[in-house]
Amino acid sequence: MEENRTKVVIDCDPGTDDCFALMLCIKHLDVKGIVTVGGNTGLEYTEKNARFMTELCERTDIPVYAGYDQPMFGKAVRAAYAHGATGLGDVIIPEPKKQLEPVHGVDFLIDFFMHNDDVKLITLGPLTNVAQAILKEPRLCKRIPEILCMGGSGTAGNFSAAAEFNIYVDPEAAKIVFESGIPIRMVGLNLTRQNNMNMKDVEAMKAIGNPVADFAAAILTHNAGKGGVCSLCDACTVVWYIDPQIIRKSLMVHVDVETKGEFTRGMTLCDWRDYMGTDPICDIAHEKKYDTTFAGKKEPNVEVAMEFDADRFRKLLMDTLRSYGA
Ligand SMILES: [Ca+2]
Repeated sequence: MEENRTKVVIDCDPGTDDCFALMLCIKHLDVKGIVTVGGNTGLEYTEKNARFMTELCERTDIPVYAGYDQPMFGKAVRAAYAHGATGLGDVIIPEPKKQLEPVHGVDFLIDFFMHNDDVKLITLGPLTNVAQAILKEPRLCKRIPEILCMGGSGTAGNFSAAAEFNIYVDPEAAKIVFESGIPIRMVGLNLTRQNNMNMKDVEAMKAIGNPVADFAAAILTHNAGKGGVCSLCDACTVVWYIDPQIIRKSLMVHVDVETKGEFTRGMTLCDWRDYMGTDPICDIAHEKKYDTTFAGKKEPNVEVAMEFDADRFRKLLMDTLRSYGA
């Protein structure tokens, strides 16, 4: 492992797009551990899928932990419509030989970040584990140097008009994390919608001819085969640590997580007031237009990803899949 690779712990709910993110992270980052959470599907599948990914990528040395299955309050919401009941579309995987670590994911997060200074946290699912860890060990707020979060949206949601799935599943957890004071980079749907993988990409993956690329093609078929939008949200997120030029523009703004709204529960309410454009075609200007420093305005707490280089992303992904056969 090259010494200069960014060190990360990944909290995820695989999930097809989580699998793509894991393929990228395992190849390009120094992954210290994978924690799983209930989200796209139940924990019994997300933890199994994560263990499978370490075997597929031949990195069974990376420890995998199971965290919480259920959100802090309310009933779990799943995304079988997008990821299938097992989280991997129609793809059946063998039972992995790789075992779970005998420690709860939340206890791992606490112990790990209390004893390591230079490791960042990537979250690709509901923020339940991270919030529970912060509640159990509040000193984590000063110990986690940064969270790179796939969640929320600077514009419209997906699970509801206002809310993106990861935040919608556990808004209280997201609120705790977003208000923790830990620096946050947020990759929301406003960014990931700039990526759209399709059946041409599936064919290109099939042509590579190694087990990781074959698996990538198989799980991408589930989404791309329906002819819908296939953004691979989690993969779009992790590239910020792998090839930062893919995220061409980001803005520091204040983000609040809505937990109570009649229609907006789970919304990441971004304060764009300083950026409102004068061109009605352009909903949010990408340069500051105004300074609305009036009463009630809060300090920016989140770096929100704005512009995505889809061509550069596609090249990185394909090169990475190819490299697994080398
Ligand atoms: Ca995910």
